[in-house]
Amino acid sequence: MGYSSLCEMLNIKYPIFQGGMAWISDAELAGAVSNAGGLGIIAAGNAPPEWLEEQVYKIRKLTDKPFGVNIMLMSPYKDAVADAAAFLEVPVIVTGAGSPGKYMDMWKSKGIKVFPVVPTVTMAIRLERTGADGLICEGTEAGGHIGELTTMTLVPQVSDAVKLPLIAAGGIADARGFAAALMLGASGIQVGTRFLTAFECNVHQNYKQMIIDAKDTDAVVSGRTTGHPVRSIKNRLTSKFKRMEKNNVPLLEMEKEGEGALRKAAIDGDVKTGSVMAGQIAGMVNKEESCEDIITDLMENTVKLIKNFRFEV
Ligand code: TUI
Repeated sequence: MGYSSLCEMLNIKYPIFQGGMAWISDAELAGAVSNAGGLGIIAAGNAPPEWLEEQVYKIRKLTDKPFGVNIMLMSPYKDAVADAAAFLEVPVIVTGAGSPGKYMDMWKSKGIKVFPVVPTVTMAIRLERTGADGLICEGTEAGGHIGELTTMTLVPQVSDAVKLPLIAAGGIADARGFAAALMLGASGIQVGTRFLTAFECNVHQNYKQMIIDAKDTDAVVSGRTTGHPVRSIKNRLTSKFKRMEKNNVPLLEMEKEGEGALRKAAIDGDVKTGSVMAGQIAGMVNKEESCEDIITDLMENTVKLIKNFRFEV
């Protein structure tokens, strides 16, 4: 499926999803992205259903355009949040960190478009059968909780295996990444890290500065040994994780260390001992700008790149 049919399906102008970032993607950020023609996404993260209800109420005041809700399937509130999203009849649901299989019928019966994040071909095939409307192929370049495969290898392999429209995610922050994603077989992209420094993003200023200052190798993975690898910007916390992994510290003890770490960085601004989750492309995100400028830059320059591209034999 091409990008225009995807836009038609979702009733959006541009095939650009804003990544649902826990503790960060609220109604203000998502509303600004949707108003600019992309698909803004509110991230439920570990929040209770009441928080989501409040944010959905807010975004409906900010925009009359479609928006999405990201449901993080490791959340203790996942069932209640899944019910709330169905009750609120949100236009789009994106899921992450697990399989949304058991909620699919409930969401579909409300006419909600469902886009699960898939880290593998196996899961893509399974979710196509369950009735997903599209898939987000998120490579290991992404920030936060990640899979093993790169965007470069995941997108074309999923593209060969399913018919659904695909959104490429992980490592994409500009027109070059957008154009590449289209070549790989995606109909659209999801962008997280670049929106961290948007004016409309309410993440703590220390977090924004950390992204602006980051260089190419600063977004490192912790917790590969725990089975829950997370990519975040190098700091005292990632050094501590590295030490703990080297010393084979028990899994539970490490998970305890990670609990609340994202909130600490994103809300309290403690970017030394908190978790500054971001993707590998953070090195390219060097300024603050509006969501509208980000979307316009992505669209205009991708169209230009493709139009001017010449490759002949
Ligand atoms: O979910 C994400 N990224 C996230 S969630 C998050 S919140 C968090 N906070 C503290 C610790 C850990 C997480 C931060 N970043 N991305 C989508 C994503 N989904 N990446 C990988 C997956 C995934 C992994 C396994 C999706 C499905 C899956 O299925 C396993 C199975 O078979 O159930």
